[in-house]
Amino acid sequence: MIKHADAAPCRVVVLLSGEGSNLQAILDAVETGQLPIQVNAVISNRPESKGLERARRAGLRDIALDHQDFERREDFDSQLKAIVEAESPQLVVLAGFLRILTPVFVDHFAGRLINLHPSLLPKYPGLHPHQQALDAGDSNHGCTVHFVDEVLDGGPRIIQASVPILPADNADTLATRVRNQEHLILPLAIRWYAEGRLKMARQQHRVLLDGEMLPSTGFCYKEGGTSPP
Ligand code: NHR
Ligand code: GAR
Repeated sequence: MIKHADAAPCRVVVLLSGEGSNLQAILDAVETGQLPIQVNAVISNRPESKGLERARRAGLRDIALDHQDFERREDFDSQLKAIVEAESPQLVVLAGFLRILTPVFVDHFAGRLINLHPSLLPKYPGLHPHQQALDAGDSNHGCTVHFVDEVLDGGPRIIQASVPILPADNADTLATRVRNQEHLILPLAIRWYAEGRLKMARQQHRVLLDGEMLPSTGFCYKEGGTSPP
């Protein structure tokens, strides 16, 4: 179902750990009227993250919850869950969030929690995917937005974008090329969700877009190709 333009904007909470360039891409899309959402809060597990500064500058609520203040992962996660839940979000977005989340958090937000991962999943889950793609001699690489479940980077995939790996690439040049695509596919996936068009079909481990089951890779995004739905 497509929501009408006058419907209340979708309430979104963004979790990050670092730079926040993906947060910026989301905020820019909101600013230019391409994304019918409101970002209610930005939360980082690293108090010094640049992403929190960006949130503050944009006039958003910024919250630091340092994982180092907690002895157990589950304690951090239940505190994080309480802080996020206080914002009554319809969608929670992991945009460069670097802490593995336990079921305490993930189960609570199942179906309304998405992550952006810099690889063509199921290849290279976890950390340092760019170096892994280079070491494997792959000819292409990319990024994926997926629903989060208890399997790290293993939840149902929503959308992927692919980039070439060039002979002179190192992990930094490759990461930059991938990041440009991240800035396109993350706002697009959020828009689909906000428009009520995206659902996680948990049983089938798949994603429905407009009621149609996407392939296991998710929607294949092509910049400059036919414009996505
Ligand atoms: N949690 C669950 N349950 N499922 C997923 O799919 C998740 C998740 C939490 C984060 C992002 C993920 C990525 O896209 C993400 C997906 C952190 C690590 C990690 O090893 C791995 C994958 C991702 C995020 N983190 C270390 C840890 O001990 C800390 C590393 C650091 O601080 O630099 O948590 O890649
Ligand atoms: C992005 O490249 C994102 O894919 C990656 O961190 C970067 C964050 O950039 N995420 C992970 O590696 C998750 N493990 P940003 O802070 O500028 O948005």
